[in-house]
Amino acid sequence: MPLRDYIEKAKEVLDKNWMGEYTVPSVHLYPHQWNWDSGFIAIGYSRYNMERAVREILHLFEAQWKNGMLPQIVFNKNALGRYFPEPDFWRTDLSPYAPDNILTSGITMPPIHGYAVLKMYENAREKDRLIPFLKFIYPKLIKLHEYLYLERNPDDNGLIYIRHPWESGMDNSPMWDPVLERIDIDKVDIPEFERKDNKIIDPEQRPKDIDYKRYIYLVDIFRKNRYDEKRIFEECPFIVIDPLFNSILCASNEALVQIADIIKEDYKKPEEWFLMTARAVRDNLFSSEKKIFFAYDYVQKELIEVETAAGFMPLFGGIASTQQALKIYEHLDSLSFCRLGEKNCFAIPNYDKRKKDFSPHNYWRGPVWININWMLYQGLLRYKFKQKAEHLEITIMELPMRFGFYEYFDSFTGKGYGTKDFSWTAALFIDLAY
Ligand code: 2M8
Repeated sequence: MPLRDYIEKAKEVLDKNWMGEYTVPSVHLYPHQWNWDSGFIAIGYSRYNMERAVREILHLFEAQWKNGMLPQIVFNKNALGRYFPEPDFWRTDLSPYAPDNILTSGITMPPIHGYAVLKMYENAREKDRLIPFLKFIYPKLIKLHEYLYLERNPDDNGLIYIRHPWESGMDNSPMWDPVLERIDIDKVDIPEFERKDNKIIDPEQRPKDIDYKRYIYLVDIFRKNRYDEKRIFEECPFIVIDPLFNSILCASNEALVQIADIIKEDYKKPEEWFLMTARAVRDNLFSSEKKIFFAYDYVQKELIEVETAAGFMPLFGGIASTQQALKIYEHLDSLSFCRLGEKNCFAIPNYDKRKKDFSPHNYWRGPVWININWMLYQGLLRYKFKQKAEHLEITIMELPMRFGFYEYFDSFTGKGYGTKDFSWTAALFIDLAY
């Protein structure tokens, strides 16, 4: 089948998931609007339908909290009852900052939006027509980053923390195991709840019940504290500095500097934020011996030495020094992840393949994800690892073409897992195919 037919198929996936004002990740599994998904989706749309790209971002930012937080989920009032947890569980109405008349969750996600908006501008054929949008959205993007630097930056050094695995986007990554295992589910009170995800998708491909108990325990802490960041920070056992989140933040800070330049705004703030976070990540999260960046457990005050694809993401954020980039390249291009010329491997799996608990089919514990590989591709290009970047580009396009627009893929066979017709797989495929 010619490439243009696959592009048409990808567009059909996005049409199916388009709700009139925004796009759901998947009609069955995720029937609401998701924070970072919309960033990736807007990048895809901007290749062929700028109006939708703009509406996607505008709808998400309508739900921005009064303190600047951009919520992980904006709920579709017509689809309530199909996902867990939904507003009745989050109770964000207890927070003075939640938006009026819009239902959201009470956590955030990796702030890809500054980067996505700049990509939209770069892809625009009539750039002038996008200027009013840039002017409108720029202060909102600044407000989001301001929230992170004011409320999530406890040492004032630019290392931003997340307070729930869902905020990382890599929910059940093995990176979070050591932190979550400290929550003794037999000793703490966990509210009653019923999962919906594992009735729709094979439970073998989803997080375990014990993971969900801990996720829900954390949400309960948030709502009991009425989403007050200071009180949550004191009580929450999951306070973690994630290299993925901080790298994406850096990429967006850099994009905000460029957007400011285009619309003739002052760019001092994002420039300072970029330098501060980049330096802090370089100096504190890198292991020269293990050739990767690690997450940091702020409660235990130690690095979490678990090798996942998040540890390569400082390439995407423009954070890694040349020395660090060369080291992490060796690791990324090894049998632990996927080596150039290696047989039976597609792109970069989310976890070191040689670890005992690596799983080729379980969610964020091993499979290949298109958004992560798309960001790694951008990072490899940036650091001039051209051959590897091209290889990644080819393999991540091959996956949906051969196996369908799935949510994630088997790192050895390429088989698709999770939900079918997944929006960011389609959107980023379109971006690469154009
Ligand atoms: C997955 O996460 C949600 C919770 O946010 C879930 O499992 O219910 C993750 O893959 C996340 O990164 C993604 O944004 C979301 C929607 O696609 O699904």
